[in-house]
Amino acid sequence: MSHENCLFCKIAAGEIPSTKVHEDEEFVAFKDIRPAAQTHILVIPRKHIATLSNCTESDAPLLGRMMILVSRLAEQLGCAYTGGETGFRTVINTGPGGGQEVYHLHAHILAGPRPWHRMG
Ligand code: DGP
Repeated sequence: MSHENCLFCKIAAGEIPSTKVHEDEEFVAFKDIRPAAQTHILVIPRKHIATLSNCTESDAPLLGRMMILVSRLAEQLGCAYTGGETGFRTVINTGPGGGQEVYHLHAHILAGPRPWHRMG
């Protein structure tokens, strides 16, 4: 499942240190090393999928669970949308044209006072 020389596979396996905020059988979430906002978390599947463009119909349940996890983590991090001015941003960069740097599927969770730094 893990892909040779993939940075995020190594982070998921604990071979490269990171500040994890969540870990389960299927997903890992950790702090972005170059935060673009006060809260900046990356959510990755343990399964190596290079980009969103590489996802197929069979990945639909995984992608669905990943989005639900994003929402649960936003609650835990205190940035869920609960009305008023609250909420967070979810970003998936795809390919060079989308500013993707690390080729292991990941969702960014960004929240906190704006303006945020530009990503990518
Ligand atoms: P993207 O452009 O969507 O591929 O974003 C990749 C993000 O990964 C970028 O915001 C910085 C972050 N990142 C890169 N290397 C590391 C690392 O070694 N550890 C952590 N925690 N984050 C990393």
